[in-house]
Amino acid sequence: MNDCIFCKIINGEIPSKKVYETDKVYAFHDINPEAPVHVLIVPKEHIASHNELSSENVDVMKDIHLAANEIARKLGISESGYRLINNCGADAGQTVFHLHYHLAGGTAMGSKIL
Ligand code: IU
Repeated sequence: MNDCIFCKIINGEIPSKKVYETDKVYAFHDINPEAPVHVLIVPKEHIASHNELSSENVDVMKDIHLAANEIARKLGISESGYRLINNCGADAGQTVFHLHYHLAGGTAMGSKIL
């Protein structure tokens, strides 16, 4: 998608701190981290949000979840724990409309969802 910032990050038009890449998935450090480890995992295919997942494109979720496992291991938070978060839509605070999962950890975040 031409004007999507995450598409530009994926294709290298905008620089990012890459942590993981396959043919289906790209992951990079969040530019404004809210935890000691804060990585964004995105499908290379432009999917605007969780709402746009369908039987046609949902296979990429497997890759995203396996990427999360691999990145957590690589960054040393597999055992201590982490959150994998998707914000879908305005009320959830989604600001970039290219599906992404926040992998956040490296500190104790308590037991609450929010
Ligand atoms: P959200 O779930 O849509 O609210 O999260 C978007 C995230 O993308 C947010 O944490 C930003 O800091 C992050 N981000 C980024 O890492 N690089 C960018 O160029 C832009 C946003 I724009």
